[in-house]
Amino acid sequence: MGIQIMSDEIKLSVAELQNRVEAAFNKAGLNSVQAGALARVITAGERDNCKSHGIYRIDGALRTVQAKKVDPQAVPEISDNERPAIVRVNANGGFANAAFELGLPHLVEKTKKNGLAALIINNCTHFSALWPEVEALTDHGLSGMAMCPSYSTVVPAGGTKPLLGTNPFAFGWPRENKSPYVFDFATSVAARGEIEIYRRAGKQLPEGWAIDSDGNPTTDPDAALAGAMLPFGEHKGSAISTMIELMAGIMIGDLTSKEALDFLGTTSLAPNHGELILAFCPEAFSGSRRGNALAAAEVFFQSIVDQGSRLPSQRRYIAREQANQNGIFLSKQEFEQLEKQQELGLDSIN
Ligand code: NDP
Ligand code: PYC
Repeated sequence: MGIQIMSDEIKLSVAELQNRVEAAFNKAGLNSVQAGALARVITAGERDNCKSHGIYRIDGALRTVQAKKVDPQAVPEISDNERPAIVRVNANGGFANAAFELGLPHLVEKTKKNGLAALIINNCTHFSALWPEVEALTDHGLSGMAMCPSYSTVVPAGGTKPLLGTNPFAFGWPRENKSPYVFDFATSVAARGEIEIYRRAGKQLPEGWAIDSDGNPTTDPDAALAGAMLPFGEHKGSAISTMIELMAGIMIGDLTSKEALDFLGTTSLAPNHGELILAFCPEAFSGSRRGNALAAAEVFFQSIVDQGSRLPSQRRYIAREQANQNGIFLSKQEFEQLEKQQELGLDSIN
């Protein structure tokens, strides 16, 4: 499938979109490991209809390069592989995605050997969704969790000042002959990218997402972006977000969301911090206590869907199937912006 121009939408195959996104990053001066890894994750977001982490993120990534807050030529390296169950990758100031791709085979090998293992990524710029990473683990029959701080835009429950990040948390569980069980969410009521999508659409936010800079509840996206977001589930989301600051910030020797914002100096660029990915081998944990853990999990999933409840990621998997079969539809404006980014690289920034 090539490009098809409909009246106000452009249809591209998944491969065509990926090539174009990669070309835009190449043009902006990113080396091939970074351009390729970023194109894969951004295209996956667009393919799965996760617009808050799809092609609209290209502009922010380019701005971050232009501001010299990320190194477009960085080559990630394994900085510690000596421990039996930890692999540490230094992104060397580049984007997280190439560092993840470098560490993944080591993480899989160590998890299969030890039953559990961790991948630590340090010194990375991070703006992407986490589900591609836990899906990369479930592809190997492993369960996994991924988490990272962001920059301070979320108030702790009961507080008034942004301190926490939108700190995403993702979990994946492998399923035989089925798409994996995966959830991935911001620990704020909504991802910041979601607020930006509302702003661009000229729509008001749902109640309860954000406060303005005076601490009053707001449904205005601009006031929310200038103010702060709320953690999901009040003290519960606040506690999970705090855990992420501790484990994927302080514990791995990297920045908290507050430190990341202090370093960056703005919320309009992508932040630099670390990321933690934990992987588990279900058979090693279950031993022979109750037969096959994956089979037991299927009975459990069935009792969820039997109630009419949908599993997380089902919407994404349907969107993925449709995109793989019928292509990805971009608005004319989105397509023109992508063409501009391909042609001009960093000069496409307004
Ligand atoms: P959503 O609230 O859109 O979705 C969260 C999860 O819940 C998804 O797995 C979703 O599956 C699932 N879900 C949604 N509705 C239902 C339902 N009715 N029943 C069952 N499951 C459901 O996510 P967020 O807006 O919080 O986050 C979006 C993305 O932003 C994430 O991918 C996250 O990684 C990313 N992010 C990245 C950050 C970073 O610093 N890099 C910071 C914050 C967020 P489905 O997709 O199928 O709807
Ligand atoms: O959507 O909250 C968000 C976000 C922050 C950094 C990358 N994505």
